[in-house]
Amino acid sequence: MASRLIKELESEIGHELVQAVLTAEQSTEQACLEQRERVEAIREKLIGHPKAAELDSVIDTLVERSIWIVGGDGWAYDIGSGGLDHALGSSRNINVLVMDTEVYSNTGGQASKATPLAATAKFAAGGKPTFRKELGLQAISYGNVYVAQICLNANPQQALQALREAEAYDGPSLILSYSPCIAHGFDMTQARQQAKKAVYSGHWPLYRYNPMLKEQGENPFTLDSLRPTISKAEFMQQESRFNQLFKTNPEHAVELFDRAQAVALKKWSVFEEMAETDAAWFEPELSSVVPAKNN
Ligand SMILES: Cc1ncc(C[n+]2csc(CCOP(=O)(O)OP(=O)(O)O)c2C)c(N)n1
Repeated sequence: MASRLIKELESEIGHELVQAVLTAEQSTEQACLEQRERVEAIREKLIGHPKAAELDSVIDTLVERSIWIVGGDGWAYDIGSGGLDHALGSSRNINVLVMDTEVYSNTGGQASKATPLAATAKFAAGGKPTFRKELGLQAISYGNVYVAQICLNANPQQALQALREAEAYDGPSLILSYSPCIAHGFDMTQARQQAKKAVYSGHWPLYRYNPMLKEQGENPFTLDSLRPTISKAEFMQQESRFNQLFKTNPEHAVELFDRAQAVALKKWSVFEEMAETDAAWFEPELSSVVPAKNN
């Protein structure tokens, strides 16, 4: 609609500006800014024109829009899981930011599928006996979804880079952001230090999976945090969601803590392997996955 009107009004707007506004490539912030300026220039040229109001109501559709869907882990991992999966599988240019507190916070601390093994929460009073869902790996399995796990408190540069790459990627993006929360049961003035421990212990590895890199023959998966330098217990002991089990059932607490440690290391080695593997592993040649015909 906007394009048709602009072409009709070419003699008033000018050929060059019409061409520029209709063919603008808008993959960066700067390019979008320049497109907005073109739109404003057209508005000014048409002041007083009888078709100005009509064009005014639609011309903003020529500026690339940035769409961000923001939600919690309860929404992303559980109650909105089907819808989120549908959106990520759509190949549309949308961005999803999950503020992952690993628990339903708003409704009073119920366990979600993001709640980690051993954490206590409503519906998991005896310590969650199952692992948290790796939503990032699920999304990576689509191949064309930009995925990042970030922690603003532990590594703001990596977080910013991921947000920028997600915004620039012309397809679905999912960012999982570690979000310290009062439901974790520790003094919130320590949130920064505690979030760093989540990363340093391997509880929350930082990574980015950028499908664009595959086009350049590069491995799309980058691990941005270092191999765990502290134990999982060192992180978990500071938070009552984990340590209260020691009061009610110490033997079980020890058992769950040990498993949590083993799982963290196992997951780390999976991420490490993905980061070090050959780029072709993510984009295999068809001939290597289609079985040869029997002669
Ligand atoms: C389909 C549906 N089921 C249940 C609810 C009730 N509800 C409102 S907020 C909430 C918890 C959401 O948790 P999360 O997404 O982790 O956000 P947080 O509270 O941590 O910010 C629930 C279950 C709802 N709004 N919609």
